[in-house]
Amino acid sequence: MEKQEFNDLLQVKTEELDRIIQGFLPPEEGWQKTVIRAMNYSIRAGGKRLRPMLMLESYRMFGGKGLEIEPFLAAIEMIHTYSLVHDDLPAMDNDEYRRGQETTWKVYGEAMAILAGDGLLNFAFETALTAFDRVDKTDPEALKRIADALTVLAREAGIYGMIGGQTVDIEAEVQPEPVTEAQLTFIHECKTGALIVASMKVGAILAGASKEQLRTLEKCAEDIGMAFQIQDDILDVVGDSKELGKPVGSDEENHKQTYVTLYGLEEAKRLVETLSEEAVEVYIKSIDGEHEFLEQLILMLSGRRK
Ligand code: GRG
Repeated sequence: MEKQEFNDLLQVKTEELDRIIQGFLPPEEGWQKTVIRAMNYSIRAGGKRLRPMLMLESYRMFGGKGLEIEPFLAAIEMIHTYSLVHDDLPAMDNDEYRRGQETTWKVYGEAMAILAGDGLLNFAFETALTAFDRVDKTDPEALKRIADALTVLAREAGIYGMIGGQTVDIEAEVQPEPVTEAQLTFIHECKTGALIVASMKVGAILAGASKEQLRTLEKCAEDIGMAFQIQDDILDVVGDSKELGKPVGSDEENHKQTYVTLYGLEEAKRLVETLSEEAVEVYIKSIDGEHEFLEQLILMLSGRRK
């Protein structure tokens, strides 16, 4: 696929995902409308929609054709967005810009941003649960696939996944001794990798992938998650804040240990390339099915500038 064709397709797919996600947002009404406005503001602020895109591509790669995927596409973006809303709070990173817009707490205040994050997390599961209404309720296999997908989503977002990673990250910031490579790997695998693993596994599970296929896909998603985070560390050093929609240089300012401080910029770049190539060459290409766009997406991410 030519670069231009890929870029056009990327735009079409992003717009399609945007439409699906926005279709699941709650109406801004009732006494609690302020929190709903704050939730919707955070989602509508934009973003690459990478996690729903990985989910949909995995679903299609394994032959998924139904509509039960749609609530899960919205749910993963809600969980990801809640994590950004909370991460930007003064008690965490104290950031004022995200996705090129003022952060939720800057617009709605701290208390409402905490509630908006909580609201997004809870509403993500309310939304994902509606997948049960989109399959034949007399088909036990379809029901089990949704239950399995919900289990993966809950676990990867929780204390054994993203929340666990964020916990260790926050503790590492104030520990007196230098952060070890093992600590850093745990942080990245959980904080960033877990939601990427969840995205791809949920897509595959809903499409009916086998246990063996799920194991391959998990390894692939782990590589993508690690490459994505290392690239994030690189962009914090060499990125452009306008393009990124958020400030750069915050890791250095906060004396944060990253893959760049640990290995240097060049080695970090090499790692991103190696991981992305492994994800495509070893794992994706071993799976039967249509995955040309997914391959290009993974390779594009390793050179992303935002
Ligand atoms: C508060 C429980 C909790 C977790 C926060 C996601 C996160 C964990 C922190 C955000 C800071 C950070 C650098 C996380 C690493 C993952 C990452 C690079 C997130 C940004 O994802 P993108 O680039 O964002 O996909 P968009 O805006 O495009 O959706």
